Amino acid sequence: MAFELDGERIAAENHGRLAWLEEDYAHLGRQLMRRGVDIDKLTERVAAFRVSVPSWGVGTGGTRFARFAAPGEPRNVFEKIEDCEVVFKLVRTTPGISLHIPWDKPESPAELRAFAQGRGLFFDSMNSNTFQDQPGQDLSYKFGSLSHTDPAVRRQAVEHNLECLRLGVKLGARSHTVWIGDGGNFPGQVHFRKALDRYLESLRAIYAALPEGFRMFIEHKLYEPAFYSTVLNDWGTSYHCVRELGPQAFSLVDLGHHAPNVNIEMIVARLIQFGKLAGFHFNDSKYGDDDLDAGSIKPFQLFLIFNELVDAELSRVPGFDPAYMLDQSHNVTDPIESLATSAVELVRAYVQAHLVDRAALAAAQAENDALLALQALKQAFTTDVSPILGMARYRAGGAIDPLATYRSSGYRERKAEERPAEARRGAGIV
Ligand code: RM4
Ligand code: MN
Ligand code: MN
Repeated sequence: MAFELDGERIAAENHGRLAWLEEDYAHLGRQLMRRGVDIDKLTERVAAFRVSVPSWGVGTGGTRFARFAAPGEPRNVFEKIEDCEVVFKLVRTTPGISLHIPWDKPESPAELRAFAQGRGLFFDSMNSNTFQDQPGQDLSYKFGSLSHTDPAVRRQAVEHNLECLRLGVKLGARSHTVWIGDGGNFPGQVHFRKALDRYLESLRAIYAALPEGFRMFIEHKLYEPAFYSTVLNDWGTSYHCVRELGPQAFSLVDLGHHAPNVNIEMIVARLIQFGKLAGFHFNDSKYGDDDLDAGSIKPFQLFLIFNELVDAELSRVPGFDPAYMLDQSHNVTDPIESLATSAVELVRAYVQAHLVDRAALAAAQAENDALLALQALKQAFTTDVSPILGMARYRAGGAIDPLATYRSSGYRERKAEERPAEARRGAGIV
């Protein structure tokens, strides 16, 4: 029997922390009362918050220089799901899993679906991969996939996406995410307009095959692996494409896919306003697509993004239904710890955004009082909402202190014994 993090361990750890949590929660509750905020209502909102974890995030990541494998890594999709379940047990906000095909391609989709369901988990978004060549593949993606100059390569890439859709239906997924590596490394290499036309034509073929109830997400990225130009380079181009495609197509925002200092919260507001925000690949970055843990570098930016999201939620923008997903690469940390911590940081930003005094903010905006407007945001951002997060986890059966609980369980050490490295093959972890 594989070792599992059990509820008793979580309960025992919580036991020693509950008294102080209750004290802190009561104190914060009194503080918030002065601001006219009911802490329990906020805690209830947290209970409904969901963010999906990426199957590709539970293995150790790597850079183009090296990958330092850690002991106890998952060796196949079932073990990846076991690790996702640990994150879910600790924080309770992450029952959804995004899958990457063919990395996670199961022999039996029914078996995989049942395996996840038995753990209270489900599959959220399917992600296609036409940025790598797979063993035995007919044609190469070296010079592109959905936008390739050769129609045969485009057909192969479209067919791979259709395969993801068929698999997604069997797995009970509800969206399909397309990110391509297509682009150019040198000026002149790619004809910008022609490449976008070819890309759109391929997208149309995928969109036409979208199963009932499925949404299609396209993910723009400024650079990498193409270093001079990419075919879907920014949100404006993405917006154009999803409008061309139809009502089930949306623009996905990966926080690491923009130029440094770009105002991402404003991009989010625009996509909300235009009814085309798919949702997010949350992560954080200093320079490029660093795929660091959400909230680790620019927590204020994360808060400002959630400020837009909560504003849309509270003002009931029609059709507003973003999918929240993590997309991170863990090079120097235990992936379970990073994913759990990131999930917590998202909830933190969400709760803080709910603390914004929207009437005060609106009044300051109407009066052109820049300082008071900023203060309305800063007051919310600087409130330590940890007791709310801890209480929400506790009430949902999760860990008051996810990190300490995980470490004390010895999960990773046990997995290092159960999952010997030499047996790790074909795990699809890059
Ligand atoms: C890309 C992009 C995609 C992800 C791949 C692995 O940069 O963020 O979402 O699937 O990386
Ligand atoms: Mn991404
Ligand atoms: Mn990325």
